Amino acid sequence: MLIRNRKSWEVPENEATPHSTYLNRRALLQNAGLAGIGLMMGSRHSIAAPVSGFPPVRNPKYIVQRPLTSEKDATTYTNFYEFGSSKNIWQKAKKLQTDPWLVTIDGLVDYPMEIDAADLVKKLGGMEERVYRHRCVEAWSMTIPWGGFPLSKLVKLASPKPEARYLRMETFFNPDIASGQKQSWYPWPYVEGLTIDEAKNELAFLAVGLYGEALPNQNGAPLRLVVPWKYGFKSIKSITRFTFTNEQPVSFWENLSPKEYGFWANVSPWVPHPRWSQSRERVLGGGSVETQLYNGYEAEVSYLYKNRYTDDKRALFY
Ligand SMILES: Nc1nc2c(c(=O)[nH]1)N[C@H]1C(S)=C(S)[C@@H](COP(=O)(O)O)O[C@H]1N2
Ligand SMILES: [Mo]
Repeated sequence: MLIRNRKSWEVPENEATPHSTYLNRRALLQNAGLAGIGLMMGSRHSIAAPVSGFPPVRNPKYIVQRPLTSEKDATTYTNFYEFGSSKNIWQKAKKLQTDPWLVTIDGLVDYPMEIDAADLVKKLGGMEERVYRHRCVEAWSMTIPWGGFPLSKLVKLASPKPEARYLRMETFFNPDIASGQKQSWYPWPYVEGLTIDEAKNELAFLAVGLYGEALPNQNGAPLRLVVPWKYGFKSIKSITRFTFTNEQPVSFWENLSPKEYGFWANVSPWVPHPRWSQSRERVLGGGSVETQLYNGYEAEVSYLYKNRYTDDKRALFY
C-alpha cells in the first residue's frame, strides 16, 4: 500500500515515475494478484475508480518500438479544452465528478440504452492493456499504455442498423465545473465521429485507464476514445453519448476551422497543417522523429481508405 499512498502530483520532480519504475511496479502488482487489484482502487485519484480489473494484462499484439512516455508527462501535459486552452489543466480537471457517469447509446441501433459507465464496462468484458503511439496535430507525440476495450465490442453491444454509417461521440457539457466551457465561441459540447468501419477496426479502443490505473480526469475519465492512427483530437475524452447515425458528424475542431482540422484527420507526413509542417514530431520527454503515415499503423488501417483515396494525399486528412 505504501507505494501508492501519495498522490502522483505530490511526488517531487526528481522522483517522477520513470518508465522502468512503472514496469517494475506493474509486474509487482500483477504478481500480487488480488492484493494488487485492491491496491489500485481509488488509491491514486481523488475520485473513486469507477471500474475494476486494474491493472489490465498487456496484449502483446499492441506494443511500440519506442520508449514509453513518463506517466508524469502524460498526466500533466494534456489537451482538454473544457478546462482551458493550456496544457496545464490537470488540477482544474479534478472538479469533474466521474462516478456515477451516465452514458447514452442511441440513434440507429437495435439496443439503445442509458447505462452507468461502470456497468457498461462490466458488460464489455475483460479489460486489456495496449501500448499505442499518440500523435497530436500540434506535432508532438507520446507513447502510452492504455487500459480498456476494443470499441468494436460497444458497436456489437449496440447492434447498429444497416443504414447506420457513422458513430458520433459527445463529451459532457457543464460550464460550472469545466470553466473552459464558459467560452461561448467554442461549439460545446466536444464532438467527434468515426465511420462504423473505422469504429470496428481492431485498433479503435475505448480507454478507461492508463499506466495500469484508472484514467485520471485530465486524460478523459471515466471513458475516452483512442484512435492511434488519427491525430489526437479525434480521441475524444469523457464521453457521455454514442449516437449511431447516417449523417457524417461535424467534429468540434472541424466546426471551428475546417481548413485546419478535417473529419478524417489520418496522420500523414505529406499533408501539412496550413500553419506548420507535419513531417516531423517532437517526442514528449525529448527528441524528434519523422512522422509516419497513419502514425505507423498503415498495415492495420489502410484498407479503410483504399477506395476513397487516389492521388490526392490531402484526402487522408480532409
Ligand atoms: N473532450 C475533449 N477531448 C479531447 C480534447 C479536448 O480538448 N476535449 N483534446 C484532444 C487532443 S487535441 C488530444 S492531443 C488528446 C490528448 O489526450 P491526452 O491529454 O490524454 O494526452 O485528447 C483529445 N481529446
Ligand atoms: Mo491534439
